Amino acid sequence: MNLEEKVKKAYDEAVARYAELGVDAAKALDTLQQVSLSLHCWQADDVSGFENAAGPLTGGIQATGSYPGKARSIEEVKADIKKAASLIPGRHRVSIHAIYGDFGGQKVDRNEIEPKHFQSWIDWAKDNGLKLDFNSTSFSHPKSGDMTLAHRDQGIRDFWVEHTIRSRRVADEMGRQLGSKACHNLWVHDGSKDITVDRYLYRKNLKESLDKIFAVKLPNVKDAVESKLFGTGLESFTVGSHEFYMGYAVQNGLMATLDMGHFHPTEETYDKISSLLLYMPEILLHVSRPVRWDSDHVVILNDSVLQLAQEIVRAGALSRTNIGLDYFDASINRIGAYVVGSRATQKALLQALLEPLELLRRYEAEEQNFERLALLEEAKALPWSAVYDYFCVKNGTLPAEGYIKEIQRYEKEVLSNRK
Ligand code: RNT
Ligand code: ZN
Repeated sequence: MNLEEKVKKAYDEAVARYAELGVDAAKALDTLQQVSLSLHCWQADDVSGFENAAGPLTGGIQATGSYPGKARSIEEVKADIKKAASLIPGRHRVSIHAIYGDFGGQKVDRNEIEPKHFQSWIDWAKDNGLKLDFNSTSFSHPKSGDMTLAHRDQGIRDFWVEHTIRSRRVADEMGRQLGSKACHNLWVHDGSKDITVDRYLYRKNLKESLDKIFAVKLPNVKDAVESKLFGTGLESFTVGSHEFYMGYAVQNGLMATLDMGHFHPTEETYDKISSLLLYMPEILLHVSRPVRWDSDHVVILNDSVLQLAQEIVRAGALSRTNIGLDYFDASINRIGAYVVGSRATQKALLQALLEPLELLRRYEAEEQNFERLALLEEAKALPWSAVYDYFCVKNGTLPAEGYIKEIQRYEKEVLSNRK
């Protein structure tokens, strides 16, 4: 039996086993096929970007490690993402930060970016059957000390308001040309290292800046605002806290972005979904893996990711949830990081889609709580991985650990030449 036949045989057995629990595994796969992940361009180069005279990464975020092979140009980022995408079953999106514009060696300041600087990304996406999302970039810039949109100085605030309005226009153009609304994510690091006595003032400033930024509705954009608990060097105060953006998003019909690293370490992101979706049209996720802090480790199939996926599926919220990845590990092969994190997210979604939900719900409704707990336990060991392997084969990608060799080959042939 060749590999494909083996995978098919295991899949057929899995389908039969799931059917015993009233689960249609083929239908679960059809649903998974419709779910696009948004691959974050910044894993390819440790959030450096390609501005002329780019400085160090600031804004309280950090990419640690110095594994060789980091992408040094837009072309290399594109090649790396294409390679990664070929090892991730399904059709996906790519999320671009404003510092990844194609500036042709010119100095284009943040308040000067235009859709034309991202046209080559749009063309590339078109050629490769990808859709795009966008992010304004307020970190790593001489005008972004501890504050940007919330700064005391009107001039600094105006600069970042202009940048963010322009970023939304870029997103709109991406959405228009690619025929799929682009998510625009707004995250600013604004905060302070130590005790702050004027919190109200900074939050009022941020709110006023946002009002200017969102004054114009753009037809091809889905706007999201991302909160955070703290940043490195900005530990005592974050202007854009969860309450701040939740209020703003609800009041203005925007999406909240839930980054899994942006809450207290024992606070689980999944439990926020059913509350937020009662008050806002859609949400954006930043799937990540915080290890002791907002460390942005590569996503793995852990309880947090599984619970997140289960909650989305149980709430019937797949069509209202935009799933972006957000991590940047510079200590391992960066293409491998994309593939591991993306596949882990898909595996979580698939497990959630294969859950014997009808039976679980019946137990719950009838207060059969032992039965509910037991079935949840048993469901963990159901043959979902056979279904995922089949999903890979069906999509023309390598099942199971087969991609390791492929990434090793890419490292040898392509990455090792980047000195
Ligand atoms: C930072 C936020 C933000 C960034 C990216 C690069 O804590 O998570 O989403 O990671 O915009
Ligand atoms: Zn994030």
